[in-house]
Amino acid sequence: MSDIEHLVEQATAEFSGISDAAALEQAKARYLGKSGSVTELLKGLGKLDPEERKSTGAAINSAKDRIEQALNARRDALRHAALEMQLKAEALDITLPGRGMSTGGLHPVTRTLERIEALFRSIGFDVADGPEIEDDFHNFTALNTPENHPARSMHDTFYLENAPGLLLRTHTSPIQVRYMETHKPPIRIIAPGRVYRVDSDATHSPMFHQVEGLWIDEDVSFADLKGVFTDFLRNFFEKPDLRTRFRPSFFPFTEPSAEIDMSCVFCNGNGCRVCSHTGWLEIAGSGMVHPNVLKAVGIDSEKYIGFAFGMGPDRLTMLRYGVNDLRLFFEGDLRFLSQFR
Ligand code: 2NM
Repeated sequence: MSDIEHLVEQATAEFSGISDAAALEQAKARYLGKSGSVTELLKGLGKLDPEERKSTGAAINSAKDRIEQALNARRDALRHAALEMQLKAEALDITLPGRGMSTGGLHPVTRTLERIEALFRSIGFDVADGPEIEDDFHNFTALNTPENHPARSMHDTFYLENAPGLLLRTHTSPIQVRYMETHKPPIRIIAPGRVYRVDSDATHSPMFHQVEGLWIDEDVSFADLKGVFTDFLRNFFEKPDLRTRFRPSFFPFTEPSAEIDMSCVFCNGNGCRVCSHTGWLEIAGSGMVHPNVLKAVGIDSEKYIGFAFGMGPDRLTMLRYGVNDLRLFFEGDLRFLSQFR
């Protein structure tokens, strides 16, 4: 075999043995580079006589072409192999089943709040809201609460550091104070929302919910309070025979004031463990709005009168769904919450 043909075989064999792109380019230089074997052969053509130069030149050029072909073939093979490897490494098994999407749901207390709101809207009440960070005036002073009242102490109320006079509202009454400041009677609203008190045990959470109600007009009576609230409870618990009783009590912002009890929804008033065998459950506080509250918000207390009440939707939710631990509502445990979907 001629030297030229041998060179082609040698190059082809060498390229086939290389599996690294950079090494392949170095091998190329040894054959086709400035001082590569093929280039050297071409340089030698000058010494040959014209006849021989023509045939040898053609042979060298043919060899050069075939070496280049072998080189390109090897380049393609390496590129293909690299791509194959990458595809294999990044392979996705598109036949795996999806993880699925579970449906969310409303928090049980949210469901109770929406239910309460719907029931009061149906008898002409509007739903008001306001800030959770309140000032001393709207949370206490306007509500006829004396400067020395224990509820104002740091043992009961969360005060903001570095913000004198600001606190986390302890009830939703400040919503009603703000509403009365900006609206003229007749006023018919409920005020739902989060409230905060320094209190934490099995039956008290430092954050809990309240819904307060307020009806102010020229001739709203305690009888209206009894009718509206009893009717609300019967609709909320879907018990037309539910009974209520109003016991004398005290709040700074109402006079007279009353605790509202309802016949136990578990035993229908016959006595059971839930109602401590009394047949009654405490469900709300209420009363006729104190004239001092009306004066504080600029409403003529000689012309207008009304009732207010406050209840805990967290407790209402526990009674409606039979939940015995308040803390379950605020722990965010999906094993509990998903039961209400
Ligand atoms: C209660 C009990 C009794 C009440 C009073 C007022 C306002 F703003 F009109 F003065 N709002 N809510 C009230 C009355 C709240 O919660 C146990």
